[in-house]
Amino acid sequence: MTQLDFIGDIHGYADKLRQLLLKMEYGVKGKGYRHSSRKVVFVGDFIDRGPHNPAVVEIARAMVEAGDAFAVCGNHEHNAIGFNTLVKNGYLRPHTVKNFKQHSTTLLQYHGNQKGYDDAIAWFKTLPLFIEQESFRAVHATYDDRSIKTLKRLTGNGVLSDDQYLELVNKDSELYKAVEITCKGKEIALPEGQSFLDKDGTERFDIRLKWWLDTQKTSIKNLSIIEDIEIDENKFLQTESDYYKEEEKPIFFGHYWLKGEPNLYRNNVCCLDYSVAKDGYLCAYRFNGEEELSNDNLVFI
Ligand SMILES: [Mn+2]
Repeated sequence: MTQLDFIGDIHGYADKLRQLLLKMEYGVKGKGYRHSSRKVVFVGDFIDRGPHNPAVVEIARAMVEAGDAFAVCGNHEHNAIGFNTLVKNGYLRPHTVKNFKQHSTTLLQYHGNQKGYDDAIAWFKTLPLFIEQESFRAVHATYDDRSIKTLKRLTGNGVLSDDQYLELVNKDSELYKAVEITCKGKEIALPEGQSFLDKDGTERFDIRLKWWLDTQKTSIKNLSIIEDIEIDENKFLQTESDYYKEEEKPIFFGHYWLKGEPNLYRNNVCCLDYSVAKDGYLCAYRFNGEEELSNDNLVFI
């Protein structure tokens, strides 16, 4: 089996990406990088926020096209596609101030290079929402069995067709829900009448779920990815939700803006987003096919 290096959210930090690849003994090859015996799996979010978005896309794309890497689509790539997809009443991702701001560094850095931007969007559309192999799985945000089954049934390999992007205007559709959960994360409603205030003081009625924990056995406070919420330690959800079991194959993902030193959630649950765009780390996991992951295989800069 090929040995794989999973790389977390990059968000336009091309220098960090180059440093990380060199640290893992990849060498420059054309516009990308190559290792004699290993390949990269990018878990998505190449763009937005950082200083060198086009360079990150160029490196990742060159590696994927040369067969030196695989990649899944992150929510930022998915949003960029929507930003450029015309539907009946405007764009699939509306051109609001908030959405412009989220995508603004990427737009500005492609200024004067419309073709490069269009090519990047076209490349994002070739990326699958999940990768599943015998020894591992990879998604951007959540591996939810029901959503992945839906994506497999509707798309086969997890790549949406042009028609399927147009179908995403229907927010009640099975496809829309499966895409949202997979690349933006699984949220779950708090019991009726309950809420908490987030750091910005906004009242929240849902939590971002640690989807690898048993909701029946874990308190709401411990199920929330954002850990400093004001909610009773002893409250449990009444609704049942499937979760990623301890005995399943290793799952790699990004998305969650984790803080501090990279650390596995569990020996089959590996989040690689350590907030490089907020003075954190760009993080990789060097995978050799082991069933139980180890913190010793995390590399970050
Ligand atoms: Mn991200």
